[in-house]
Amino acid sequence: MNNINQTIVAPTTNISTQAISLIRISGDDSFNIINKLLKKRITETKNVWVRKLYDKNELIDEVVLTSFVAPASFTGEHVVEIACHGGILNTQKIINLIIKNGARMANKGEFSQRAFLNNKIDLIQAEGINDLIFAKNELALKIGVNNMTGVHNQSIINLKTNLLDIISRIQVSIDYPDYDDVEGSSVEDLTTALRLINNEVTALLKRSKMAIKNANGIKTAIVGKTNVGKSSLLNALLNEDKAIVTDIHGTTRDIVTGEINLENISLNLIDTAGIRKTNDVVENLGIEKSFKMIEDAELILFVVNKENLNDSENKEIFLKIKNKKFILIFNKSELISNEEKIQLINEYENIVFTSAINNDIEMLLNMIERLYFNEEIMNNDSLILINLEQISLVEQIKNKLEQALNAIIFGVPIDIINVDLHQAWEFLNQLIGEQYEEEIIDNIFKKYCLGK
Ligand SMILES: Nc1nc2c(ncn2[C@@H]2O[C@H](COP(=O)(O)OP(=O)(O)OP(=O)(O)O)[C@@H](O)[C@H]2O)c(=O)[nH]1
Ligand SMILES: [Mg+2]
Repeated sequence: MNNINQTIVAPTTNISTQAISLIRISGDDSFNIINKLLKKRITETKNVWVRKLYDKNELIDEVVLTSFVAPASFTGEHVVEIACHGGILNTQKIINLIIKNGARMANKGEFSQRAFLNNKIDLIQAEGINDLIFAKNELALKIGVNNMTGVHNQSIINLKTNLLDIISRIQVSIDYPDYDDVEGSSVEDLTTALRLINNEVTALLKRSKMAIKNANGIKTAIVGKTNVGKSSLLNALLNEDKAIVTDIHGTTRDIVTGEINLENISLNLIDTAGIRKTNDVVENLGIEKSFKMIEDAELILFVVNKENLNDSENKEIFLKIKNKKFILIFNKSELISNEEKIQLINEYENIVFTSAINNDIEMLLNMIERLYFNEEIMNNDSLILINLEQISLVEQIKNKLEQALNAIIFGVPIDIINVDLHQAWEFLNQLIGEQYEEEIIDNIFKKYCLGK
């Protein structure tokens, strides 16, 4: 990481041909640097200014400046934001001018990193910003906004307070062993208090693990016999002619992938080669891949046609997917009568009818949303984390709490239990960013966009 005391600059919008570009400067020298480019100076106050920018005497642009005075800014430093005329050349020219006058180019995520280091936001809020920017669906967006604004962060603070309370009770019993009536330090009291914390952490972990799947995308394989309409279904779902479709059996040889974002869930779709007995070497390699995809996928879209449901290939596929989450899709459903449909619905679970050729996939989309609907995460009124590193920290907290609980139950001396609890406490601090290693923090912010 470059020197954190230097004033930095970066475009906060893409550098492209557009009406307005936004450039942000942050650091002690923000006002000095911008004033070098103005004939009419701006003062160190929070304000909005319309000014002409000059490189010495050459007029560069007319811009709107928004200034913030430390510590009342996003980064906690002096910040000047320049709304200049969009255009690749113009934006770059202004940035270069600012660099020439004393700033350096910001690293990715450095504005947020400074906000964190200056205690303007905690780590959960910082990660929330990133979640929001990269959100693929409404659910991820809602979680990002909540976490960025910190609305649920009180729950982590409460967990910390409660855990600290237990640790101090134990400490008192260790320091004053003869004093055995310290309130709340009996084994029963400690176990009860610890269980409450552990329950909350377990619930947070469960919610988060579910939500991260919905947010990042469920690995979804479209499988079935040849010619049932798998590739047509992929194309209908993606609303794009991505995979080749013909009436020749064995059209798809290799996997074709695509992503769709529904309201509360994203799917990473994989179209596979149709399964059949064949002597074609290439096709067989494709079919091997199809079976591998069945193993790897989290959700299987098993496509059949009414007339081939009980064929040997379908029986084989059924056997392979029976312990997995799957939806049985009767494609070419415009050829199925309503009576037949009712009969099939009575016979099978998780069944839907589609007609890929007519773009009729509504029933399938509804079924997917329903399968992954979870009241708790959709309502979003408690903290949810959708970032792998954060979830892994919560997992470690849970492990430590459980170790401590088991140890208490087995009568392990209380000072040993306190070691586990201390570690759980440290992980909690890491989660919110009150305790950190510089390298880890650098890594976290590196995945942010430039200018954020
Ligand atoms: N009538 C009807 N035909 C369809 C429908 N969906 C696909 N088809 C046709 O079925 C044929 C096979 O479609 P594909 O999408 O290539 O089938 P596939 O399952 O990917 O086939 P393979 O790649 O060979 O495994 C094409 O002629 C499609 O136009 C549908 O809903 N109704
Ligand atoms: Mg195909």
